[in-house]
Amino acid sequence: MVVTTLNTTKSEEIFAAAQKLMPGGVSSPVRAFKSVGGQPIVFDRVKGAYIWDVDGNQYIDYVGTWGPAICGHAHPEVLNALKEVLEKGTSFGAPCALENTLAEMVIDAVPSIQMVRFVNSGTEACMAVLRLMRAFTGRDKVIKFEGCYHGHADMFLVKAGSGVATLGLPDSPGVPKSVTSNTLTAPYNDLEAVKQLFADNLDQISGVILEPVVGNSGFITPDAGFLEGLRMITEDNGALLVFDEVMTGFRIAYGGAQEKFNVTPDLTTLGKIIGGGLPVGAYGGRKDIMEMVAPAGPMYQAGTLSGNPLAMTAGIKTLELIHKPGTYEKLNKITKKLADGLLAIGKDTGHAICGGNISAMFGMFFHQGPVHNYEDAKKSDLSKFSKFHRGMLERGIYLAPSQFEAGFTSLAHTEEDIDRTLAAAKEVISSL
Ligand code: KE4
Repeated sequence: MVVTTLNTTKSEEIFAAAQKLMPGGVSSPVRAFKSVGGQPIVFDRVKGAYIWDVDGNQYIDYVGTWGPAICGHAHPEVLNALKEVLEKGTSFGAPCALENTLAEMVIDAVPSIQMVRFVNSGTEACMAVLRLMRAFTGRDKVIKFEGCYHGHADMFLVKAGSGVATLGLPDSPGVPKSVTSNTLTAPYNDLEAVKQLFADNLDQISGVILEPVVGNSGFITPDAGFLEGLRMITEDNGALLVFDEVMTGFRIAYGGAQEKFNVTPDLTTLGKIIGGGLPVGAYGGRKDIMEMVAPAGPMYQAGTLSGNPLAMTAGIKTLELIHKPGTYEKLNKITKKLADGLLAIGKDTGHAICGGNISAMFGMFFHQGPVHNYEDAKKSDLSKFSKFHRGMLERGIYLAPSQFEAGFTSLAHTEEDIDRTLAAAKEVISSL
């Protein structure tokens, strides 16, 4: 492999100092590059499809701050809208017309959502939606899938994906068994396992929550009939179906995976894109369920910064920018070229490789394939992935620093960016 000497002097200095101040030197574990090894890159600024680090190196970015940057980083129209609204203050802690605007856009876009509540992160949205599932059904148990990640709330840290999988943490210390005893798990894409759980826990399961397209075990798509099957099983058992679309919402399609696959859940969680890079999460769904949420109903959930004008503004402008004819065709075309190109390079150089894309979300495994679930994903060649990641980084391509994450493109990525990425991949993969 031709190793380009990436100058990371300043990144090393800043990251060394960070490790004395913050656990692992980061504000979120996956950023520490633990599973791929090597020096994490300290960002200086981002714009469009690009990152510049503190040493002045430029990268084509396929993480997009983990999904929000679907219009490209620091879009001028988003920045201008924020500059304008900033003059009116940063937070009200009171009703604000901007919340109505974003709520209407979300309700118009997402098939399952008749009413929505804004919070400040995907974790908060998933915590609240689980409480709502339980409040509405009067049942305590929930089914999640191995390798799916729904934020870091205690009850979800059971065989979770993303950073938990990245760090190989089977579960997390500090989570009492009493909390996770109501969390049942099944392999993704396994309807029989779900049916069995319902049979073994009659009338005790509030519902099923899943990533309708998985991004937190790496990129795993639902088998044909899987989502439809879950819709039927939950209906047959008087349980709720919940799509965690924090990552897929407005990325797989404007109406999310539920629009793409034409399966309507009872409740949906959102985040990332609807905040345009500012802290936002949301949960929403059937009106009869959402009206249980305080103060309309008895289920309590609250948040100081929920619905704040800056986050609402960034979200509104971002959705305006992507809600245009041709957006998702463009995103799919550019992302398919990237994914197909990576697979072709892998196959042509004799590597076991599989993966693909749906719209602006993609992923690949060094694995013969197919990868149906987390167990399969764990069998991919993680050390080969680490070498691939480092080689691409040294050639100015910034991929998610974990096999158990997905990749993201944006409207700012150009054909030239994809060509440059594939040229780098050809060099790196042929040297693995
Ligand atoms: P946040 O609390 O990180 O906003 O959202 C949690 C969450 C919930 N549901 C899904 C499907 C998610 O993907 C996430 C968060 N995604 C990770 C990336 N895999 C965030 C990156 C990180 O943890 O640093």
